[in-house]
Amino acid sequence: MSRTIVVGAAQLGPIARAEDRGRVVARMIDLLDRAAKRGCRLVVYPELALTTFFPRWFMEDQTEIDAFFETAMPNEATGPLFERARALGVAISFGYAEKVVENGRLRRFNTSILTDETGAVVHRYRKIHLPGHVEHEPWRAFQHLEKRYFEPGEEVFRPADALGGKIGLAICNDRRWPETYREHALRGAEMVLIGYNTPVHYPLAPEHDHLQCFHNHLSLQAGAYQNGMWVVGVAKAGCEEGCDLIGQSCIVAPTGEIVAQASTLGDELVTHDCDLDRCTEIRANIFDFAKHRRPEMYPLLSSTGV
Ligand code: CDT
Repeated sequence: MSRTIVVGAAQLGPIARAEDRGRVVARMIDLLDRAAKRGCRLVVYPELALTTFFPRWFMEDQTEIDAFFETAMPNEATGPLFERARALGVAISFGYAEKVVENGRLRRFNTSILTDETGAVVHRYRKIHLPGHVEHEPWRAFQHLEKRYFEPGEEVFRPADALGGKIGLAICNDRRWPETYREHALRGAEMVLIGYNTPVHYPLAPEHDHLQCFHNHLSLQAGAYQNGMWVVGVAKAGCEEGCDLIGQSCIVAPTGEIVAQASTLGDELVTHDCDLDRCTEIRANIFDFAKHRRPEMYPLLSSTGV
């Protein structure tokens, strides 16, 4: 039986601070409809897909901050997206700011979810690698306050059984870390879905601004090839509230080749027929972990102290 999933990488263009979730969800539904017409069974949207990338602003008023968070998923605003996905029989994945009470404790995470074709949430991941800073740093052209507004997730990278395969989730900065892909791969992941918001300007090393797009594809392609799995990277792109975000949403095959790529910085859908069995091309050969990997020779990689 074929294990090919037609996947849509649904890039979003900029979202204004004043844009309400209803308008964003309408844009997401439009991309979903187009994806369904192209035969997609899975549509992937960016990190923090429902609002502007709010960590670029220093805010102290918790009410103002919490306006960017969701307390349930689905909820009133995203209900129409879930309903349309269910009606079309298309699985979806997107990121959002999650506010939740767990064991009596109020917590906030940068979260991504995956549904199945019935609209049921089958996987949830809370971002582990939170970039940026905690305090206001006015010298920057814009802030990157993920470390202030979110707690790091506490669940390890692991794929879910979905769409006849093993599908994992990661978020933005995670894609730069080889551990993200290897942990997933060691747990059998065949495809990892990664939404991102990546500014062109990196205040700590502006001499690297021209390398942002290169580093994006370098990370996604290396992660795919070195672990023999599909990687779907999806941007929130374009000039958002004066901050330029890279695009380049793409689908990467287990060989490391980009097989579909967005060419704009706006709402754009790119699709590919992803055969999960193609992971074997790599994993039964050059990266046959059981045969060739030497974990006893990399002891520090399994140590939490480094
Ligand atoms: N959203 C996110 O994680 N963005 C970071 C920006 C660079 S670190 C300030 C990224 O890794 O793309």
